[in-house]
Amino acid sequence: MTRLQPDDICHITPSLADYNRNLEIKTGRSLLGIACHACGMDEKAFKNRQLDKSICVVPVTAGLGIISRFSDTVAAILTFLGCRAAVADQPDVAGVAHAFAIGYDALMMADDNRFMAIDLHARQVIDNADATGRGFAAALDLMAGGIRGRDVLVLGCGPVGAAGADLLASLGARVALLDKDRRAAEWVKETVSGRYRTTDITIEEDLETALSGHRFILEATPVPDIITGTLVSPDMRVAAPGVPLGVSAEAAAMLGPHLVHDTLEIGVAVMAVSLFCESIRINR
Ligand code: 2YC
Repeated sequence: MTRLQPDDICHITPSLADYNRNLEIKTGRSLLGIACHACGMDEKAFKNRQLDKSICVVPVTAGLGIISRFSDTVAAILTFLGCRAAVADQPDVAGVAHAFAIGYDALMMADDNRFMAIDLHARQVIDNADATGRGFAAALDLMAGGIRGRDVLVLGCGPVGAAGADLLASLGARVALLDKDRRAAEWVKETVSGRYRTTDITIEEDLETALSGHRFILEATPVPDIITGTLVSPDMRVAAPGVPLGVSAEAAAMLGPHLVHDTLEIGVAVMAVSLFCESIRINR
């Protein structure tokens, strides 16, 4: 998992409204709409319920410590979505205790290994890697105008790529997997094939061959610039949760509105909607 740097996130808060419009142009849906799509949640139902939950973002000093602006940026994304969110005034255990004492409905916190949302009522735990994979897969489905029956290439079979492959298969896509570690691809193929009883999951061996044969790409590797200009075709659609961006500047310029990438926004939005999904399911 790539550790974000302050430069990766310092632009996010002041750009949220612009980014939201950018997503609407690229996918037809807003940041909230993409997150609802990833969760199979009706956006109106979410909007009717979202204000009845409060989320506390707790900074964590463990390991390599606090990333400047990280907690503030997470809270800003949640607030932009219409949630009641705030950063705890103390980190670590004191911050968790504060959130419980004040009566927050949910926590969000990240150490060097995991970034989690915890629903303090439903005792539900949501992992950012899983949420991010689902969110970008949902964005790809929207960019494709419906991914059912289409061939999709998932680059990177770690937790993000695995979650994306799972959602894409659930939407009826024919998923090809590629990872430098073939065992990772095989594990995702076995898991997803078993869950959806599909034989449409395949494993690719070579990046250039795989890219030349696919229009729809989920780039979920931590490797920068693996998709270069020579590998991009005009009809490609790329959703790229990988950090750093796995698409070169030249390829990104060629893709233009057919590339979705960010370092926090979509993953945090899916975490927030997932928190509410559970409460709405419970309250049905
Ligand atoms: O500021 C803090 O509370 C730090 N403990 C946050 C550390 C986040 C480390 N993880 C990352 O940089 C990202 C995650 C947002 C998702 C993958 N890597």
